[in-house]
Amino acid sequence: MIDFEELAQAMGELDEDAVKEMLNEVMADGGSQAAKAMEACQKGMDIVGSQFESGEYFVGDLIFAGELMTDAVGILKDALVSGDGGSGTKAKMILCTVKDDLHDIGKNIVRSMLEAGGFEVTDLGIDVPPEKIVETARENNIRIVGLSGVLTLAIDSMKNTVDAFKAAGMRDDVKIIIGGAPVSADACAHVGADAWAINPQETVRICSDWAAQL
Ligand code: B12
Repeated sequence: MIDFEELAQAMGELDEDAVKEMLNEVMADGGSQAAKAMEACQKGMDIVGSQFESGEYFVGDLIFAGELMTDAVGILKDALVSGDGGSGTKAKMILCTVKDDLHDIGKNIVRSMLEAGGFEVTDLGIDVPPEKIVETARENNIRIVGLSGVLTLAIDSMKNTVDAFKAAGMRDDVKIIIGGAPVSADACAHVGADAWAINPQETVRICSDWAAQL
């Protein structure tokens, strides 16, 4: 059994070999600790963020951290997504990172989990303007929308997206869930979204409840 605190530290220190060795050990043990390992990796990303803020790390380190996190998800993916799959298509949904935000690692994890949970996900990518999201929902008759963002300013973009659905007269036709590091109950109320979540398991649960009511 690996020490998750040690894993978080190794991720924070961008010690690629140690991180991969521990994650491979988790998988060799059957993967039952994959969700905990994922949490530890995210904790490590918070350490990376703090080091960046204090000037110890630079943008190059953020890029490397992003690559390491993507590799980490690649190693853990099979164990992370195995829980809820095979249940057939539940619903179509849109997922994207909102305007002015280029972070997509968290979004991609959420996408994998939703697909494993039976959703047909239209991934619009990063830096997606509200109009494109509204248009895509209208053209494809999509009733569930997931908005991701990790920058503080993403909250404004999320609100603009909800407002764009209102302006198009479509707000009551869609359920909107928001997620990402700056998201909270207060942010959800401010944005006017229907729900928020910080982990993919909770996201799949909420969207599945909505899909059952459509
Ligand atoms: C890696 C990284 C980058 C990489 C991103 C690579 C990529 N392809 O995504 C690169 C180098 C490109 C980058 C760029 C920048 N970054 Co950056 N970055 C990070 C870092 C270290 C990790 C982010 C991450 O991937 N976390 C791991 C994932 C798994 O977590 P997550 O995104 O939160 O996702 C989870 C949940 O939130 C949830 N979730 C995610 N999406 C969704 C969606 C839905 C619908 C739901 C329900 C749930 C959900 O599920 C996920 C899995 O559990 C963070 C620090 C941190 N602590 O987050 C800084 C951080 C986000 N970056 C920051 C900054 C400042 C920048 C730059 C401005 C730097 C610069 N000077 O250029 C640019 C901004 C570019 C832009 N316009 O977006 C700041 C943001 C400050 C702020 N409060 O706004 C942070 C917090 C670092 C810091 N502490 O200063 N960054």
